[in-house]
Amino acid sequence: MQETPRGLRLHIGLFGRRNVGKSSLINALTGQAVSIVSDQPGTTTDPVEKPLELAPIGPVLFVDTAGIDDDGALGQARVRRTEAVLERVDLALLVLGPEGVSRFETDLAATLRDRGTPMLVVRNKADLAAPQAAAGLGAEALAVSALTGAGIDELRQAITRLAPAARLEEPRLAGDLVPAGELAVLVVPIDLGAPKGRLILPQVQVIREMLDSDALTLVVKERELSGALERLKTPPRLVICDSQVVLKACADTPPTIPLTTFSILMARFKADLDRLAAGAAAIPRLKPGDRVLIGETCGHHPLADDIGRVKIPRWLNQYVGGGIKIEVAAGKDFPDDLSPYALIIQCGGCTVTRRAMLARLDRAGRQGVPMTNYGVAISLLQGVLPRALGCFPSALAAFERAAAS
Ligand SMILES: Nc1nc2c(ncn2[C@@H]2O[C@H](COP(=O)(O)OP(=O)(O)OP(=O)(O)O)[C@@H](O)[C@H]2O)c(=O)[nH]1
Ligand code: SF4
Ligand SMILES: [Mg+2]
Repeated sequence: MQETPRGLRLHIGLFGRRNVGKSSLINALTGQAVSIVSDQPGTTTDPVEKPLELAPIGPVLFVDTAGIDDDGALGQARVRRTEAVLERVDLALLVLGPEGVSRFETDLAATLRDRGTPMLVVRNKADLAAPQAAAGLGAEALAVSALTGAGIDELRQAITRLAPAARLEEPRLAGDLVPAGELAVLVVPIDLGAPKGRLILPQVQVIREMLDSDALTLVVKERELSGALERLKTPPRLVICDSQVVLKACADTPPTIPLTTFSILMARFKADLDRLAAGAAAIPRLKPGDRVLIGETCGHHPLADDIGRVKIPRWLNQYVGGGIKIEVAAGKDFPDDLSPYALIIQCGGCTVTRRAMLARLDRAGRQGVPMTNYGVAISLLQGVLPRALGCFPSALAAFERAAAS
């Protein structure tokens, strides 16, 4: 893996009315022709993403959006796609043209403030006219010209200044669970679903965190787990397994050794494990005919025995006794209206920001729809949830409270 994965980058979105120069600004900031520019309003129709190393911040992802204003010809779909970007970025650049501030900018600024997303106001096209005041938007404003490059360095510096606070703090994936000098055993099945020639992101990330905290890592397949544990003079501090082998890993690991799954670690890292654990309490209440939404944040090609599309639906139907209607929301699209669903089961979200995952969780919460994640759901369906949540007492308590209520 050469590049920093998308989900670990600072996501910076550009928003504003059509033709104010959003795409031109991305090109000026990156020094590359990332996005198509033209004097035709409405040139950008779909969000355009550009990963980049932006010194001294490091890896960022710029997201250019379609301009939104009151032109009736604008498709609702386009507006929705821009709004969806609004909820997943860490930092927003609100771009103004010489026309200055209108209702669109004040509305956008209010939405961003409500979400707690830091923003910068960028008064573009300063070469054409003296930039108008941007008072009332409640954010630092800079005058720039994407055309001449004036002010672009200052904009880069302002982004650099806001970056540390913009990125929502993520708990560590597992580094805090294993002290220096202690051992973590990772159980990684190598089946048809395993990507060729590499490990998946959460596995790589855990190994990296163990190195960062001077801990040790042993990586084995599920068949080798019990033999490996027998050979160790000192038991490991933690066993972390792929959710799909959690039943076997639990059986092969003495109960005195804490055990959890990569997906449960992702629930804590990317979202909120307590809330996702509480959501799993809805599983025993499901009845035939209920609709369950599977949320995936990437658009990977489903495999023959795909976890989200085949295995979880199968285990869920076995558990409930059949008749569960499964729907999948793949990629960045996630329905606004979640009310038809009795439960949402969300993937680890390795490709998106923590803000994006929390936005999904908040939306489900507002609509009173329980939401859990793959790892929590699978551990419950396999009957080992208390074991898999053993190192997270508050999550286990949240599940038990929700189950009792
Ligand atoms: N004079 C001047 N023209 C600019 C500047 N920035 C952009 N433009 C021009 O403004 C027009 C629109 O630029 P775009 O970058 O396509 O604007 P956009 O905001 O991405 O537009 P949509 O994708 O349609 O929403 C183009 O003709 C650009 O060349 C600037 O700083 N000064
Ligand atoms: S389905 Fe979710 S967790 Fe799995 S690879 Fe895609 S984004 Fe990552
Ligand atoms: Mg554009």
